Amino acid sequence: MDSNRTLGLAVAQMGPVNLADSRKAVVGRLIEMLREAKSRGSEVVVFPELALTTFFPRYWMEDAEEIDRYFEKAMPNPDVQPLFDEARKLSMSFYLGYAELTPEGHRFNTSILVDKTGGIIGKYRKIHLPGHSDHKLDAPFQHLEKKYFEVGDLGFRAFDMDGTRFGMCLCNDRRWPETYRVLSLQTAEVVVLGYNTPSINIHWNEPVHLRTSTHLISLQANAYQNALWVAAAGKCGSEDGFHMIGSSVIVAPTGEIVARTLSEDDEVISVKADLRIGENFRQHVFNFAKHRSPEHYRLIVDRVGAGEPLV
Ligand code: ING
Repeated sequence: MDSNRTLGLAVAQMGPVNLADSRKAVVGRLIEMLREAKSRGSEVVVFPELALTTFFPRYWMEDAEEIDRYFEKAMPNPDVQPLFDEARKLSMSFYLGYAELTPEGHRFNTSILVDKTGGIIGKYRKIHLPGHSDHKLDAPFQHLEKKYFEVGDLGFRAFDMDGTRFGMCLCNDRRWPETYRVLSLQTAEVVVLGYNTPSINIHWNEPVHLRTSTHLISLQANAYQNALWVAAAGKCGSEDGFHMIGSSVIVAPTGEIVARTLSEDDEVISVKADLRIGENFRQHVFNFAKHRSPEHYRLIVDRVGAGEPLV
């Protein structure tokens, strides 16, 4: 990042990853987009959630060995090492989402922040797990994140990388204001995230356009309300016939979309993000120290579900 605090920020949206696609082939696609981002002067690239495999929580599986095929037992590992090597060669940092199987046998929907020397400087494990853990026999597909993953145990944390403070989250987290507020209370300036969002809602007959509109308003509102740049990378298109939305975007602290993908394929979008824009909002409209009254917000922490009005 140069002295006047602009950051070359890129999002690498992925098209479908089908069951038949090898990690080797997928990593090759990620490397291609890394190079494209570099050619545009980007310094950091955001890849999607569960970027290395198809969105496997759509399938009911019971065999542990079959399930574990979708998880990374180490990071980096031989499959993804070429991505780490190329990023270091190009002096690029990146965010990558993947399914993590820890040595102790815990399974998380995870993302990492890797700096331009190839070092993992931050890890996040998804906290808001949507969907269900039971087999919905009547549904066109499953959404089994509550079956295959544990709730993340690392919290929402901000990480300093090359003079910029980054926050990370994953997919459904982006719909919850708490995600961004906890990060912006740690003075995050940029929140990076990946997502895999099915077009069809298996719980009720939701108009398909709402999948994109709710995705965008969640990002835009929270970018503005927390004076954040938000970069969101989707994995999209039809994976073995199951469609997921695209509309990967980069949103400014004004809440405005400054870059948006047009396709449902591998596509890079990039901006020179002026980090000073957030400063104006943090000094005035959203000067937390000056304007917030946490003593009146207690319910947000004390209650899980909604309850009776306060007396
Ligand atoms: N996917 C979806 C998401 O939050 C979803 C699930 C979609 C939940 C729409 C609620 C509404 O974008 C993941 N992987 O979280």
